[in-house]
Amino acid sequence: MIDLREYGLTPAMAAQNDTGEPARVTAVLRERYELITANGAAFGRLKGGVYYDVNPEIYPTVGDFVTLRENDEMMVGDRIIIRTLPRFSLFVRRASNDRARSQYQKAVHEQAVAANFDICFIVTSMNRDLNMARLERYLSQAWQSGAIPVVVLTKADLFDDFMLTAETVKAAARGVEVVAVSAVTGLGMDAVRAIMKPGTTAVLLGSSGVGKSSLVNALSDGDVMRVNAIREDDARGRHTTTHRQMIRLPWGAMIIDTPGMRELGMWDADEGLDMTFPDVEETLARGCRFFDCSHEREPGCAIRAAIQSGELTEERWQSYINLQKETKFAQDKAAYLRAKTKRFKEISKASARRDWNV
Ligand SMILES: Nc1nc2c(ncn2[C@@H]2O[C@H](COP(=O)(O)OP(=O)(O)OP(=O)(O)O)[C@@H](O)[C@H]2O)c(=O)[nH]1
Ligand SMILES: [Mg+2]
Repeated sequence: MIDLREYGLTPAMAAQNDTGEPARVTAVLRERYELITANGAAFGRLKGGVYYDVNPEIYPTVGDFVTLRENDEMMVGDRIIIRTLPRFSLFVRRASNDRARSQYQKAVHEQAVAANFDICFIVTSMNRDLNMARLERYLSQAWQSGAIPVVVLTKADLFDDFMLTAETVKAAARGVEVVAVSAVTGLGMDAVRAIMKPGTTAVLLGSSGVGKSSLVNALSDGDVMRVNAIREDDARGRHTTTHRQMIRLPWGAMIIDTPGMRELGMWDADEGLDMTFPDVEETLARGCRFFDCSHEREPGCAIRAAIQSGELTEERWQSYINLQKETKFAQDKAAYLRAKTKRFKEISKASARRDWNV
């Protein structure tokens, strides 16, 4: 028997599972779901009447906890998934065109990238893939997902000045941990391991070819993901990983590898914004003379003053504006942080005590 706590199931999630047997989705195939159940790996299919109904269940994605119908056909063949349990974090790619919107259910299904991860690794190489404005967007999206973002700078063995790059990124990504790694020399692997506590889940996000799968392999006992050579000179990747896959690492943390995306669609990055730009938020909070200040040329403008004194750079202000344009910027940050603290407390309690059953 497998203890699903080792796959991240917490007492609170188990309590949601009123009927049936819990399982976790490790990969989504075309119509089938690869699962880990108390009895080991299995395949599952969605129960028709529940998932395609007027008021359908949310389609599972990688990392989702689901409920299986009990005793179906003595477990011969595919298991039947009857419910998707509530998620504590989710990465969704925004519906980018009208076609996707008109096929709403399909869009919802396809754009839920991963669910129930505690850490979001934003992976970027230090070559031409490194782009500060984009990194800020990724960070904002990561906060929005409900997870804690961490920036991973890959291929440190190829860059003599990786320490300097890491410092620059740290300065831009305030309050976010930044680690430089090399899958070749093993540099930074201990730092990554320390971030990924047993029972927690991390998702890897980043462009194709930055080394996400290589990182998974370096953290695993053997090669679990396929890796292909890329041309470093033009930083072009080859889209080696073709589907999202959750893997359990030797010390009991889970990692979700994803296929690289050239540029992530702009996700719903509302509340993530002020977590990524605490300096801008602080300046704004000081207040301008005019309450409707456009921060352009009005006298007594806090933003302009901060830029003039060098406290804030024009560039950073512009990134903030650009991101704000793309988002609605609202929502309840306090609630977000409360939920986060609760989740971490729960995980540590669950691993300290083993007096509950799933
Ligand atoms: N020198 C060096 N090369 C690396 C490192 N990590 C990955 N690579 C190389 O980078 C290339 C791409 O690595 P992958 O791990 O396949 O990249 P990926 O992010 O998984 O790419 P997709 O699956 O397409 O999204 C391969 O040639 C790797 O050998 C590293 O730390 N150092
Ligand atoms: Mg890959």
